[in-house]
Amino acid sequence: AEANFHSASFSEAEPPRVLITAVSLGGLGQLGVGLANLLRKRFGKDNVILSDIRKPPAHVFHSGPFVYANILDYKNLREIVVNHRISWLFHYSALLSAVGEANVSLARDVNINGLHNVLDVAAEYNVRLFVPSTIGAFGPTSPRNPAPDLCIQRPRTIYGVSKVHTELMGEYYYYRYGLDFRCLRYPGIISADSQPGGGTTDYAVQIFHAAAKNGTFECNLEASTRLPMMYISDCLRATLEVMEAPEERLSMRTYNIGAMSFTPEELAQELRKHAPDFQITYCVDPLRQAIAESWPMILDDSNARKDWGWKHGFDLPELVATMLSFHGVSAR
Ligand code: AKB
Repeated sequence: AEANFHSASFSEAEPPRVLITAVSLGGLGQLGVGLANLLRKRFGKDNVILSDIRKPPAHVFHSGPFVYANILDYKNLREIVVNHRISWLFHYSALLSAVGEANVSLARDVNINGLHNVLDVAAEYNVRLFVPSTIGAFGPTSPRNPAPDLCIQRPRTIYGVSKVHTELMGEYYYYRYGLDFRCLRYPGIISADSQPGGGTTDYAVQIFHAAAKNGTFECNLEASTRLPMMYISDCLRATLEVMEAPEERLSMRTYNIGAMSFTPEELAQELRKHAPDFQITYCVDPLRQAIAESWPMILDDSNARKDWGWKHGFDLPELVATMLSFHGVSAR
């Protein structure tokens, strides 16, 4: 009876009841608010609950349901899942690659202990769980051009180690307890209205702010550092698509997703097509450079394309035109 009570399922026609979790990054970070907006359009405003331990800005608070959730507090998480009849959970809290190296014990706590709570709650209450992974889950001994879904993964950042742990634990819970765990390895995500925090790919977001503001940018990666990147709307759409994919279409539980790959110099060249006077200079951060060089240059996402029809919409030219128009620079 106990098990039946916990796994009370909802009819197929009913929209999912969604929770987007966060500690201090994530829900209110680069991706959580955008994901909430997309899911609210699809499932209705009141069915998507955004959470954090921070006080949300007014526009976020008034855009739909918001609750205090601390993923390090198991009881708090359980209460939310029960009280709000949560059936889908998106777990976005994580310290990213560069900031994780500056604070290893916090990264370990949030990225690993927090994940354990989320996995246990999701398994106990029969919740479909999405946790993002990343290009950071690969390492210097992984194939880099391209990196396939299944290959050697020996990352050398706490962020990467915690994301390999996420992939393996999620898959373990799937096979052991039947948890409906779904995971995508995100490239660097580029967005105009929200800032990333402490990543290695952040330069590709900051460059647009700088280009619009003063026409120059000092890049902390070398000119020729090639990394996989994706525009935020593609990333959020992929996330929704994999969560909606029928179970039988998923031959795996963790998929690479790709869109484009470029170097800082190539990005600057594309920017100059719209802002001919734009200047880029280089002041390399050795930590970020070493991390970037251990990551794939290109992701092989053929399984996502074959299994559930993944297709990106934005290549480099559309990305640059869209980002510049957000920043008030009209595309040429
Ligand atoms: C980072 O740079 O740490 C993140 C990522 C690629 O996961 N943006």
